[in-house]
Amino acid sequence: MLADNDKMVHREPYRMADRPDDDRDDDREDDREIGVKLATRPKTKRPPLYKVLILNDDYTPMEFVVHVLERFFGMTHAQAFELMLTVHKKGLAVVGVFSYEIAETKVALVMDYAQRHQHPLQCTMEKE
Ligand code: TYC
Repeated sequence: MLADNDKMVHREPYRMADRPDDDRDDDREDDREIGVKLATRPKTKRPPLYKVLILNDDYTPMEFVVHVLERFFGMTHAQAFELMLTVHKKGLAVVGVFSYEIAETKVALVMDYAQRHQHPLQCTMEKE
């Protein structure tokens, strides 16, 4: 660290090329005087996210719902069982949040799987 009295100091007069810009008086057409934006932020937007929901019904067996949550949403048996009970008690629950394409695929896979097993389980998506 430099002590206060050791600060770098120009001991010679500035030559034109060395002078700080602020001191120049020959720069009236310089860009910086009319506020030109030098850097722009790239205009990127995050893609919208979609909630995937499972709905309760009176007929789909609890174990089937647990299996669906394990199979299509990567839950452990304990996580799946807990979420299934939430749906059973509250009527519905969010099982995951995904990009549009992934959410759409999950819904289609679950609906197809439930239909093939002849259960009325409903799975839907909505924008977050
Ligand atoms: N309510 C169903 C039953 O009592 C169980 C169930 C839970 C069904 C969650 C659907 O999304 C569901 N057998």
